[in-house]
Amino acid sequence: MGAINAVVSLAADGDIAILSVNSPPVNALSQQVRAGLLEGARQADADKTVKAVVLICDGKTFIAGADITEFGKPPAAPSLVEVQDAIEGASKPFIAAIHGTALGGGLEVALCCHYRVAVPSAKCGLPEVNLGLLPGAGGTQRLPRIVGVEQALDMVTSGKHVDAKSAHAAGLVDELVPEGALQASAIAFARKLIADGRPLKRVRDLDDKVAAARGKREVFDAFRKANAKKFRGFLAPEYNIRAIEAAVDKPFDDGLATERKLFIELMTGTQSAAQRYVFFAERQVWKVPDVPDDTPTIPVHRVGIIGAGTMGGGIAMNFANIGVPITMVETKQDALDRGLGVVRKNYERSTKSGKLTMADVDKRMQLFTGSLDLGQLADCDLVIEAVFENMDIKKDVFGKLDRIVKPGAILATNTSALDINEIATAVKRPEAVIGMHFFSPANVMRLLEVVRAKATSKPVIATSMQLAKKLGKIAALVGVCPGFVGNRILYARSAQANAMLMEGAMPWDIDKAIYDFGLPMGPFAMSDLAGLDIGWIPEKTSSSTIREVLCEQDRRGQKTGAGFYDYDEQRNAKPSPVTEKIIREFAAKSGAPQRTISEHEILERCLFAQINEGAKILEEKIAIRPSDIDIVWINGYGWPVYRGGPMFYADTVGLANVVAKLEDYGPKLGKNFAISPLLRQLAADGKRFQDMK
Ligand code: T1G
Repeated sequence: MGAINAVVSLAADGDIAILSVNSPPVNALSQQVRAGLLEGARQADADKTVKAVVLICDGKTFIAGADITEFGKPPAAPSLVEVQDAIEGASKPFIAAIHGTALGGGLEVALCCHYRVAVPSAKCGLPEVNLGLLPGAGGTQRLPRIVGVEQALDMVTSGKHVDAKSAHAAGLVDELVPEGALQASAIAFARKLIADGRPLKRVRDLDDKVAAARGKREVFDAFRKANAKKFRGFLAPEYNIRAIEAAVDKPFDDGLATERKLFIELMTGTQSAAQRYVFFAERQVWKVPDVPDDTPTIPVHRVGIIGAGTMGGGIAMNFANIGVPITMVETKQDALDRGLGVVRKNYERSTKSGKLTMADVDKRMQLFTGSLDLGQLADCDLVIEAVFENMDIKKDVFGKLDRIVKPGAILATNTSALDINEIATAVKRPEAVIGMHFFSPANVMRLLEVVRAKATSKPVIATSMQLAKKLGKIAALVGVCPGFVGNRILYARSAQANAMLMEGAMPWDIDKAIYDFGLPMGPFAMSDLAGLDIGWIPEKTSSSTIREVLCEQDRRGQKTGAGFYDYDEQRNAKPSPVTEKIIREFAAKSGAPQRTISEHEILERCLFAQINEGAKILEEKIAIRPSDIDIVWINGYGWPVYRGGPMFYADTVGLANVVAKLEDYGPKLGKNFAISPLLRQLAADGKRFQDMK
């Protein structure tokens, strides 16, 4: 008994052995943990004085999976399967005592124990699909034997963390034990097992739940059909389904072999490499090199929102969702009433899906105070301005806020493109000014661009990033430039898309290429959704762009049933001969030679222009690291996570290839197009964006 190695120890409580893992931060199954568990299990099993073994973890959680940092490296012994076999094949009961999150390989180890107990706050899950993988240590074979095929399909393809109460109801956990008494309760459970002479329950031996689905193809066909849209482009969900099919159709060990084969295919593929990259990128993005974790933050107990429009309302809902009272200010009563009305409607819609009760809706609406008086914001800790995108209007608002709002408060703007350094010139405390660029719908979209202006103080930055986490957002800290990171890269793509319209491509050709690449929609369908008349002034229109001509013909997008596309009653889009005619006339007038542009060229020009703009953003230090740009585009613009983001994608294509292609396209890319020196240098050095320090 005692320490097995640096991270695993074995102790005894009478005839019950306690096998403990202590490997912060999440007790991942590193080589050390595997080696310690294997030796510990063998010792406990061989020790005649031991009647049962409790497997438990120190720290905040039970084993949260395989050690993802070891992926892609040569495998080091012992394997996880050796550990599992030592536990499952033991001559005495092993009881997994679960707290925190038993995930991936952690749950797979627990499924090799003969019994599982958990505290009510614990969660269980097999989230490998979020890493572009499947549970590769028997999870797809053991889970359906306990919870049944339908629930297993749902758990492995969604990656969701199931709470302990539901896990208990599903038979995944044998007993719920009191919070704070996990070890003692697990030992008591073990003693009762022995006293009752209960058998060693090996999950691998269970069959009735999988037998129930044997020969029923329809179970899997229906599941595939129901999730086709959600799984579009992803490999891992389908592979998970096939592994569960093997659990139903094959004897356990054959199913295990199928699982292994499917796992290795995914593990060696680009999709999983991309999704594992994103896993770490989502954790890196919060780290701001010159704003250390211990930077003091400003307590935010009351928030002011200026502007009750779509953005203002959505932003406010985020704060109400975490119980922070909001004062919403508008210039006119009807605009205020309309804004608050939309917020209530949005909440009421959530009662239909059961996400909220009417009591929840009322409770959140009680956090809202509407006013026409900016003076009501004097005592706010944070004020977010969401008024019309006009510099003069914004500076006027900030000037007034500067005179009204208490010292020490944060003055934030939701501008999506304007110069925040310029806005900050309207106040005497520019250190308090920061950009909080939410994405529409702000209560739904996960991304927040936190925009650091020249004078923004570190406590204001630290507070904004911390607040973003509390709001359940993923925030990237970016610098000030037109369009910041997300929109600036969008402009680079739009420039190529619009240019190709002049060369013979049609909106639906370009959208198809982008859609097939994996984005939810292409630039022209997106414009039709947002409305082609954003920023269009009828009095000043002059048929100078395709967009203007479309608006002049009342083709302002989905809302008018026509835009770049024609729309039927169900808003299904179809290519429009009217738009084609307008574009052909424009192209002819531009004198650009017309040609058929391949899907390949469309994609390369759009994506490589984005990559190039991303490199410029890094050169200008507008983004801290390449993976932040990827986080922005994945969470704000629908870039498919299984392609890792524009900068990761560039690395998979090869930067030298990107540069070579951009040089090939040359003048077609536009007279203002220039290849980023950083991109050229990395390509010349044979480096990747991921190699940038
Ligand atoms: N491996 C290595 N490092 C990990 C890790 C893991 N599995 N999980 C977390 N970390 C690091 C993370 O990078 C961060 O580091 C720190 O721990 C805290 O994480 C064979 C193949 C457990 C719910 O997918 O979902 O098992 O940034 O900030 O918000 O079938 O971490 O501080 O340096 O996220 O409290 C399956 C992944 C693996 C779970 C905790 N398991 N982790 O959330 O902390 S594949 C997973 C999480 C597998 C088998 C297969 C979350 C968490 P740093 P954090 P948190």
